[in-house]
Amino acid sequence: MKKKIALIFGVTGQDGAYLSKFLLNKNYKVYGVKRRSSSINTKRIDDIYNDINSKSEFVLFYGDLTDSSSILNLIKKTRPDEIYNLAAQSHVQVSFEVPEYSAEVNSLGTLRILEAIKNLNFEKKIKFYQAGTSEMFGKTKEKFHSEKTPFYPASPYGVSKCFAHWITVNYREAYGIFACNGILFNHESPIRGETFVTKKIIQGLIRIKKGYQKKLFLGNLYSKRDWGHARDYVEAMWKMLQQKKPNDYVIATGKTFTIKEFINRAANKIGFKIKWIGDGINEKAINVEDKKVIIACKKRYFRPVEVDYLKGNARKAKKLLKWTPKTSLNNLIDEMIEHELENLS
Ligand code: NAP
Ligand code: F7E
Repeated sequence: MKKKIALIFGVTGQDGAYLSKFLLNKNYKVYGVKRRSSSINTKRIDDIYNDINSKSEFVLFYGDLTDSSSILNLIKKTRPDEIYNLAAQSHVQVSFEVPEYSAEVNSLGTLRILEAIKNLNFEKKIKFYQAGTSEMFGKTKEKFHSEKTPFYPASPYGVSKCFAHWITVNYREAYGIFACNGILFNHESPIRGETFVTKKIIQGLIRIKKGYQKKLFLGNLYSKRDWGHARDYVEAMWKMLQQKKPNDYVIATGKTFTIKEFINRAANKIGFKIKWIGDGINEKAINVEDKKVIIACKKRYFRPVEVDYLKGNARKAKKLLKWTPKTSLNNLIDEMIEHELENLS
């Protein structure tokens, strides 16, 4: 049987790495698109990357979502069965600082891929996955977010992803492209980017424990997030493209925790006994053993607008995709700690 071909934009990111490995295990030929950077950005996929061997099942190309010609040429050259658009300026806080670039990549980048599929007359050949996000729900009033919950994005990132969501729906309806939106809630892993809060907390606490760092500075400790494992979530992306009809799906665990609860669990597992004192920007965590402050808040880590609460209802994915999350928050934290300790040693 002919091997399926997948083309992944954003292959060097957390999800790109997990998805590549998942698809290679399913016997796909995987083409990944990486952007040029001044230092090497392939560390998450180095274990599967073999550029020299032309027969490799995993091949990387340069390309960029801000560059239509690279997108068109790559789709034409690789003729994929499935395209996964995971590429994005994905940091919510950074999107307040580079709003135009965030929209350029996240919104117009998605449109550029869809246009390329259309212009190459691949509407009936290629299935398309768009990496949507719970940030599109933003400040919506509902407390259990499903595909029917109205969007109310609260950052340039969230707004840019709403454009990407609707343009994906639009190209599906206008041109019959098999295009799906995954509306994924936060998903983490040992290879999560270092400036996202879960990785920052675990890396920071371990470094403090081992004496490499004195303090960890954070922002809002009271927002609530629905955290799953990236490994489980990339399976859902693939399942969406294996259905008879294209559709949009919420992917989440259905459980939500504050940042403070995450810290308490992680600190406990790392071997800290901590005590919280103060409130607001002055709230701090003290290491009970030596009475030193190990966590404090800093204004720069608070956002101009916060998404206070996210909890996803993935009932549709459970029913139609037969997908459920496999990893609990405790197991996720354990895995992240183990990886961090290995890295440090
Ligand atoms: P990530 O680790 O930040 O990876 C983003 C990827 O996009 C990286 O490969 C990055 O390249 C690439 N990229 C950035 N700008 C680009 C450009 N102009 N052209 C081409 N590639 C570009 O993000 P992730 O956590 O894997 O998330 C994957 C996707 O899911 C993103 O679209 C994100 O917005 C979305 N999402 C993530 C979550 C989550 O909780 N992780 C939840 C919902 C949705 P470099 O490696 O060179 O930076
Ligand atoms: O923040 C609070 C922060 O940056 C989580 C992206 O993958 O998931 C991610 O976006 C919460 C927020 O993730 C710090 O204010 C406190 O309430 O880890 P985060 P995010 O903003 O939820 C969604 C679904 C995506 O789509 C995005 O691409 O933690 N927080 N103190 C902090 N956050 C950070 N980053 N750093 C802090 O020091």
